Amino acid sequence: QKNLRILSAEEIGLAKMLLHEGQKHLFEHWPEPGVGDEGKKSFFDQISRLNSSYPGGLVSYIENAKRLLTDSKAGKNPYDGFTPSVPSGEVLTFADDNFIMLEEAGIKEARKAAFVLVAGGLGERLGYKGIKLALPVETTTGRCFIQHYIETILAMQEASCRLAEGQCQVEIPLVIMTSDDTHAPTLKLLESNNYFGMKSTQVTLLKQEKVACLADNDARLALDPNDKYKIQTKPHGHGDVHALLYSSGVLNIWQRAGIRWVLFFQDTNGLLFKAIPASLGVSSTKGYHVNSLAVPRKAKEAIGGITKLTHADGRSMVINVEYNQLDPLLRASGHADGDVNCETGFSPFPGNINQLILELDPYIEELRRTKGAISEFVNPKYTDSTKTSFKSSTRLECMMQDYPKSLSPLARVGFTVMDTWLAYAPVKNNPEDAAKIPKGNPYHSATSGEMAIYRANSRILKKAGVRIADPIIDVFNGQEVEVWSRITWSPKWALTFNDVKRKLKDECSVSQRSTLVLNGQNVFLDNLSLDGTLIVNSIDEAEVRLMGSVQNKGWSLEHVDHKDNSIPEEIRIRGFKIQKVEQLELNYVEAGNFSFKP
Ligand code: GDU
Repeated sequence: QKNLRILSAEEIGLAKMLLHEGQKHLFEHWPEPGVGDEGKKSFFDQISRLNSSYPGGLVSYIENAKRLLTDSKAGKNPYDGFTPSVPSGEVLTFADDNFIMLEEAGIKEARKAAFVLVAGGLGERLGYKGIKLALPVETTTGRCFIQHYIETILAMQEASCRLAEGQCQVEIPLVIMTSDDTHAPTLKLLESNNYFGMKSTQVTLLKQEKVACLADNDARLALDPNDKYKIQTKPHGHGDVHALLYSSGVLNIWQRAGIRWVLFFQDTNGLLFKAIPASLGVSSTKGYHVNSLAVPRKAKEAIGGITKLTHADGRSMVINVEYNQLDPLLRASGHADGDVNCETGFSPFPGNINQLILELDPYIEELRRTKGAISEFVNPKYTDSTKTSFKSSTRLECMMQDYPKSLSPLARVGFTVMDTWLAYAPVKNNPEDAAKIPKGNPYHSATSGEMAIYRANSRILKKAGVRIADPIIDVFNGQEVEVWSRITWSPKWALTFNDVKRKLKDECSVSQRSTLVLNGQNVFLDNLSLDGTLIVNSIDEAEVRLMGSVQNKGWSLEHVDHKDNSIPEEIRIRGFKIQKVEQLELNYVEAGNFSFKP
């Protein structure tokens, strides 16, 4: 009461709201006015931020928390009454006629797309000190994830515009969701690299705020143990992206600019953009409001399973069921063995890789209704089975893939399954944890992430007719992987399978120990036989044909140990270092037609 006179009208309003919501304890220790007034002011600054960054404000947060904590204490399963079954979706076969048609449709549509990258996570499981977007996708070229994403979006923009009738001056927007943990280094990485060729106005960074921690089952907010005027906060999860897109107003700007599709993706999947053209093609040809990308999933693999849930009351939805919930859900509904592989060697539930394509108009309509709030959950660690107190404070969390949960049953929700080798190779696990993963299951490490790039590029060229040598098996940081020829290309060289085929003029071959780097839009492989390292850099205006036999000592992979601190962390987490012994490097910096033949 006495402190009221030092508060502004807005602060008094917030204080009344907190008292009404059962948060009296936040003020009980407050001293007389004149003592700690600065702390009291900063308390309200924080409360005001927490209030404005959550859809419906702190009142909604506390009410939602009370409800979810009561359900959790009662042991209520969020899937009570729902029976899981295997949904049907689009299953694509790489390089068949349908796939090629969808890729072309997707590239055509790309000029009506906007991309949203969720990159607020610290990646605790990887244990890497920097931001994950700064990690190299592969160490042959050293291009980092954000560079790869931006260059691919720019290449799609150009390719899509080429297909447009009349003038096309599209700039595909990119939103990056950051957090307090990642915002400053992400901005620095972009600024110090000139946004990797994108216009800075094309990129919008939206920072997610943390949410208040909860101290007990009555949803009393937890005070920071080191600061009695501060609420303890923790991340709310990648589901924040919907509320942020809504409140920032970018969705309306996009709608006015004629954008039709919003593509969400995660921080470290170097293969993802190989799957984007075809899946965007699926969205546009099928008219899906929601399209989730999926891959065949090994039972118990740490990715959610796409599941059809049918309720006793007739409701049904196709939704991601997170990996830790799928097994108990199956067991509770008559599948005694839970989440197990079927005769294909995979779980019958496709794995969600958290790449979502939403159609903008119905998305905006839904967000106007929900303000971006999506289904949340709480995961308190109780001190004992009475479930009366927590070991440490908890908070509400949310996931972006839960967006379809609030949609009407009439919404067109689908999914697209693609081969894992083509679409999914995230970098999430540290070397120790990856080495413990049983052989045959994906490691999701920096080692497997890089090897997956070489495997995919090799397999794509092989499918297009290049003679690619078989891979060898090697072990890096305790993980057994296939090592294919180290083939990489810039997104300008090829975005689709048809692009790759157009770049092959005659029979070519690449040996297993070879490295091939293709940087340039008009570089053609014409009767090339490579045994060693060949790097080609060329401007768009040069047309280059590579012919004949190139042979040199090349680049080799040298084993390194992840515990060897003398090697930079982004290298040693892979378990190998590239030894650049000898290479042929060709640079074409002038317009014209060139043939290279040694
Ligand atoms: N992220 C945020 N803010 C957060 C938390 C995470 O932006 O508060 C971002 C991360 O930076 C990352 C993405 O969200 O880009 C995903 O985070 P994780 O890699 O930690 O996600 P998980 O592995 O726990 O799981 C998610 C989905 C799963 C499955 C899997 C596939 O929840 O269903 O699809 O990714 O990679």
